Amino acid sequence: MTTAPRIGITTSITTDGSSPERAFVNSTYIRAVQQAGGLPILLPPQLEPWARQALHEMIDGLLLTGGGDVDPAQFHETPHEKTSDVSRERDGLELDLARRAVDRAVPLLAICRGLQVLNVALGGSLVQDIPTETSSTVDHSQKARQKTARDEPVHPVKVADGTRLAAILGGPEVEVNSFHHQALKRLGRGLKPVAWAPDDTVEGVEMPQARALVVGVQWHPEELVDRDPAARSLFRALVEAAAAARR
Ligand SMILES: [Mn+2]
Repeated sequence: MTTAPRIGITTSITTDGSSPERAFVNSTYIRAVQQAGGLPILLPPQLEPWARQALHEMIDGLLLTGGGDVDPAQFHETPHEKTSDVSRERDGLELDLARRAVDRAVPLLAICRGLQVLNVALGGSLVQDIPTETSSTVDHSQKARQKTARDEPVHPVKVADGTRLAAILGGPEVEVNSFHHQALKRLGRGLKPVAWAPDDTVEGVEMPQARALVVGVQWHPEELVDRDPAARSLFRALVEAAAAARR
């Protein structure tokens, strides 16, 4: 049997009423975890509580992936007209897994929606639509520009000196891709913002008081691993922390 650290990867669920209902996740997450030496274990929203618990106890690290918007009811707001692709099942799974990971010192990497889930799980709130709720002129939604590849950086991110994220990324600035129309607003308990886009949108958080690695980024490093050593470092940091924390 392999000794590779077991990395739980959360998946999406269809929300458009299409039949049959499916669980799915972009292949790039699964490849990036394996490239870093982790054994991927997919965690779909269809898991029943007993199975969710059993798999949580089995994993050495957790990757919260990108996807649709978190239900604003989770942070006591009504939905903005641009809020979409909401799944109560997925929110339920991921909010629970994020809290359990923090409570039980399971190393955690949160990407895009995952960062937003982590923030809401810890009592934070979200900007529900950057273009209509802020005066930002930064392009955070490159999929709107159809000729831009998913691995093409579209804005810089400044990373605070002396932080865990800066150590992982290997420098004070990275060029990132961007596929989000929401952003962190009020920060969740214990989360420290450590990276920002030029419009001051939070692009990275960590948790200095956590007993294990807790890092969240608003961009999509899983799309960048073939061209960007900093993106590979994020997955390696998760897998190494998972190996060290193995129960
Ligand atoms: Mn962005």
